[in-house]
Amino acid sequence: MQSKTKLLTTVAAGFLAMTSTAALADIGHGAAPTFGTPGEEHHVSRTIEVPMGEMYFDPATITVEPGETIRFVIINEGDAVHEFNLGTEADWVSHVNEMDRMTEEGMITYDQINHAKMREMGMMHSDPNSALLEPGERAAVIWRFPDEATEVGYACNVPGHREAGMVGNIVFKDDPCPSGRTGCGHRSEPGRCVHRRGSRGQQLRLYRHDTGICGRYRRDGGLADGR
Ligand SMILES: [Cu+2]
Repeated sequence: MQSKTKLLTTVAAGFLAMTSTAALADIGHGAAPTFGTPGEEHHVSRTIEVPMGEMYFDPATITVEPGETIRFVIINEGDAVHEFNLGTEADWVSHVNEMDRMTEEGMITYDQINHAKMREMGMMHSDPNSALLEPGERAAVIWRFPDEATEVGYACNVPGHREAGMVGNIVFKDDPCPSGRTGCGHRSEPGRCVHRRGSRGQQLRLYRHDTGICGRYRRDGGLADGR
């Protein structure tokens, strides 16, 4: 009897740990997100409507002021379930297995979200940086961007959607990284921004603030090509 009680306690503790880990997983796996913090209503300076559908966000690029708090009103005008998820490419890549599992377990179907099942599995997806919506639904995401430009964008993590191009880009106003021109905005480390092309995220071009040159750099730091 005693061992059974202990076992149940252990299982319950394990379940609780799993639940809280899953909740944090969406914004940086337990660490504070690098791309800002949940915003407060009274700090909102702008409201931006972001309709989404198969397989787009409109607009696909949004320019923000450093430190700005924005209310995004996400509207699913498509036929399928879609998600607006603020984050970095690394966040989205690490999220793939969880999302695959959600579709496999029937928590998400093509056009429906099974909230009861998500609760049951401890995968609620009610994080402040994202909105997972059925067709016709809308929701607000209020987010405060950091004081310094950083890599951040928005993507739909429903399996296959990001890969099909359902991704948007946040550009910081007056950012010396010329990301806005290329529609990229991904940074790897301070003073550098990495330009990527295609869904595989391969690194093609770098802008270096020290040289002011955008191009392909060799391992030894020399410029392979660019201007
Ligand atoms: Cu989608």
